[in-house]
Amino acid sequence: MTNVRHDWTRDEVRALLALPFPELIYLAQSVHREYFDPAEVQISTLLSIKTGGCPEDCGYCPQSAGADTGLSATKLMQVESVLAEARAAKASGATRFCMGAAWRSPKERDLDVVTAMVTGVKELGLETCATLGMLTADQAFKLKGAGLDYYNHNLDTSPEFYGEIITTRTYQDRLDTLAHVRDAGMKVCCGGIVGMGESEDDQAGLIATLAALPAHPESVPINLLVKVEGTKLEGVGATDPIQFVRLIAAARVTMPASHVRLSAGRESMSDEMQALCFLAGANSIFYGSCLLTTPNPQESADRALFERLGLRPESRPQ
Ligand code: SAM
Ligand code: DTB
Ligand code: SF4
Repeated sequence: MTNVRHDWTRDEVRALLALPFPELIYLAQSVHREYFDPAEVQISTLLSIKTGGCPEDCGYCPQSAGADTGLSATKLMQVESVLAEARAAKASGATRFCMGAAWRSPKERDLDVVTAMVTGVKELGLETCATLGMLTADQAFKLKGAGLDYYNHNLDTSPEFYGEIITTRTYQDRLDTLAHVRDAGMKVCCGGIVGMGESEDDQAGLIATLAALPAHPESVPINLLVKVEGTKLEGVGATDPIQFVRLIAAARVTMPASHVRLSAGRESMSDEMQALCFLAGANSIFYGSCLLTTPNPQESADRALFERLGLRPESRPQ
């Protein structure tokens, strides 16, 4: 079994990314098969429980109050409406239900509502995940107590490039939240975004930072930037699809036991590109025609893609 290492350096990740493509894919495939069935893909469903009007200035995000996207802010959803969505997600084959809120961090009053949602979703037999912004240690313990399995909080990019994209919270703030989530005993979902104008060195820096965390995130979402008109990054240049596939492979090789999620951006990818990402070791997706505010492939298109590739949804871990 390939060892799970926590001492990956940026230079080593750069060396992986520089391998001839067939060598890199072979390596990723070999590691993937040691830890997972390569025909299985974990299916998560995403619901925005509180949309827009966010005080943070993340340059990629249509939900930032500073973005001129015409998105209207909503209040936090009612618990019953969230549970209805979770039942529908379960019926369509999802094993994990992820609730996202456009907050800098949750207010105590709101957290009480979210804990009720978490407990209700868990009772349906789904794995629970939430992404609510920064958490204190106390808030993380409350969420864990309510039945939250995973917390999503992304590093987004390398420590050096981070300040070009977000100024209202620091990289260290993010690492602190991740530590609170771990200390509370929850699983971590943490990854980043590709295609924000970062260099290949920044991309290697993101993967190396994730792979050098004291424990690897159980789930590593690799998002391809969804360019939304009115956000600061609307005009950023295109990403080379092959470089994106290389990054998926580097995440697979460096974090062999983690689920690597081919996350936002699938709507703009061909079936062939997605197939390459699965070959490179991606083994999780968001299923459902909407991410938080932007489109994701139609369910029928994903079912057809799975059929074409002979992939099947991973059954819920016991
Ligand atoms: N507000 C919370 C936070 O930022 O921690 C949770 C929700 S936030 C939308 C979750 C993640 O979605 C971000 O960290 C970012 O990686 C990703 N994301 C947001 N907008 C995106 C976009 N336009 N394209 C790709 N990923 C995006
Ligand atoms: C993650 O890494 N990607 C998801 C999830 N975590 C919450 C969010 C993608 C959001 C894409 C932009 C939108 O739909 O607003
Ligand atoms: Fe707010 Fe999260 Fe969007 Fe940043 S990514 S603006 S914190 S919703």
